[in-house]
Amino acid sequence: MSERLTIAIQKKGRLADESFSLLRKSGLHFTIPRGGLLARVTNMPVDLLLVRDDDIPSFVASSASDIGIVGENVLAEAAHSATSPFDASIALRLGFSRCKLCLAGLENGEIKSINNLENTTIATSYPGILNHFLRENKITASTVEMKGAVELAPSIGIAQSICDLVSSGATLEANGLSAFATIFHSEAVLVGSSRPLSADKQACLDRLVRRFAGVIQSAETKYIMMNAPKAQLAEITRLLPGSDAPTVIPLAGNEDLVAVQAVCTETVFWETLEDLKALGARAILVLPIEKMMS
Ligand code: PRT
Ligand code: ZN
Repeated sequence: MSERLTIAIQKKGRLADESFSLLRKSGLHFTIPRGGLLARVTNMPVDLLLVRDDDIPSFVASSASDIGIVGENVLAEAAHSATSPFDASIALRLGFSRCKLCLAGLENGEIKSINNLENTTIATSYPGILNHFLRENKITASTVEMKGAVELAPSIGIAQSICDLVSSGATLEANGLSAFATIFHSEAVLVGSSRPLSADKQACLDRLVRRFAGVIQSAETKYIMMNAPKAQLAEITRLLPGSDAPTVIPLAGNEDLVAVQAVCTETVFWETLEDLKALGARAILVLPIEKMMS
């Protein structure tokens, strides 16, 4: 058995660039071969299998790959469609490629809510997730599976409504469709199985998962610095999103002002900076954090 951990990754598509970027930020060195299906990581015992996203859950479930990175929608669809026990589940949420699986009907059509779905036909590329939703909500409707161009189904008369992925909503709008329900929220996830790994592989996986978590956390986390009036310190501390007690440093030759520094683990919005300034904070700097480990 190979002692190199295998990670199945989308070769090309919406997940590919961010998956490669996560691996690189986690310290893995590799080159993507032009036509090849395998990229060897040069500084860790890891191989990357470059495949279509739809194959990733079954690769992990069938031990063709140890772990994989895939959209939660594709993992859930594979799990719902499996005819035998399916050993692939979420090991870590990765926070990118967020989208929703929505039900949508024609803007001027008759289907405006899930209450109108009874005895209608719904077109989708996700029959497993959709049929699960229909069963849970006790709705009797037919589903027709389409591999692509699902949004055309209502206008060409194949179905009265659709169930498709939405991110900005522009595709629905361009096709005269309007979403009336969200049945699934998705993001990229790290998929693993319950199969035991060798001690070396498990150690490598644990190390990678810790690094991935650090990369995800540091993407949101910022270091914030400012000079602030001593009198407003309590209010200013309250405004800092997701931070513990800030570091407060006296400023030479100034009795009223102090330097305040803090790690903010939640997004620092412009509005927060405006509120800090309104409290008298000056020279406010928000700096990215490259790596962190807690
Ligand atoms: O070739 P391969 O099989 O590997 O890739 P693919 O073509 O099947 O998938 P790909 O690369 O298009 O998408 C991979 C994953 O990205 C999906 O499984 C989702 O987890 C995630 N993702 C995030 C999306 C979207 N956003 C998305 N907007 N996948 C598809 N879309 C499509 C959607 O189907 C619709 O056609 O984009 C259109 C809607 O986008 P908006 O922005 O107009 O709403
Ligand atoms: Zn695909």
